[in-house]
Amino acid sequence: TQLEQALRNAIISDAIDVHFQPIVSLANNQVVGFEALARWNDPDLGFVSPGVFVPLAEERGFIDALSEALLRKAAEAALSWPRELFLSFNLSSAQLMDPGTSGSILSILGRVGFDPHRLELEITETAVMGSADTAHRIIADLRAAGVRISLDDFGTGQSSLGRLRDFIFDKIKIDRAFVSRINSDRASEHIIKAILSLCEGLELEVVAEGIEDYAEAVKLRTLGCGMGQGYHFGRPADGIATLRFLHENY
Ligand code: G
Ligand code: G
Ligand code: MN
Ligand code: NA
Repeated sequence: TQLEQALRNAIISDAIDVHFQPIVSLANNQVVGFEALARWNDPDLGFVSPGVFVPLAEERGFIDALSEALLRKAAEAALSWPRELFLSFNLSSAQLMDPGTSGSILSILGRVGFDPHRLELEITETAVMGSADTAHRIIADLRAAGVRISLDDFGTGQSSLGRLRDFIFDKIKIDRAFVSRINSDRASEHIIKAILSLCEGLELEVVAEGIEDYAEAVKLRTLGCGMGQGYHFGRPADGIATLRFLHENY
């Protein structure tokens, strides 16, 4: 298809960019890290969402090439940040079925000179279920090297609670479906309280995603949520704007 061909060309010509969205400590609003988000603005097709081209890349076998280029760019950018903030990077389910993934990630970090302790990888529960043994081995290898693992979109998957028994995660990202309703829907507030209590017991860090206004930030801080992310703190921005943001915020 036209889209597939354009994606292939974009990967070959290194035209897919990486943007960064701040993650803050809710206690003091300080930036603690950034999530890297792939951005593709094609001259002919215009802006194509990663929600579209990431699954296409997985399906067509381009995901390794794409993800390697993005991780390299993201880690290089993070090396220019004025503080040693963490970098959070999304892994797709196909990558957790490929035993070569851990070696490839660690070798990119080595080449770029990026400390694995500063990297977090976001994965979804569906991805871990895909090929459980391979996924567990990849995660164990990465964690042994110091990389931290976040469970993305928490609360929307199939067997959320059971997954936590494996102790393969360092952090939980509460899906914005709950966060966006925290001040309007009592059920969402109770669910978030339950997630926070669960994470405290299991010694997991927590990020609330999709915080869009001050009232949501205050509510989550009051409930004891450690970190937040969302348009209220900053939209995803390119590397230059991210550097400017960091210099303006210290
Ligand atoms: O930023 P946005 O809402 O457009 O992202 C849409 C989806 O694409 C999200 O689920 C996000 O996790 C995913 N995504 C963004 N960048 C990457 C990436 O570099 N790799 C993978 N695997 N997924 C990404
Ligand atoms: O699946 P994942 O959680 O990785 O997706 C992250 C996506 O959520 C990013 O593509 C980003 O553009 C989007 N996003 C980040 N903050 C907000 C927000 O406050 N509101 C909304 N609606 N989307 C957000
Ligand atoms: Mn994510
Ligand atoms: Na998410």
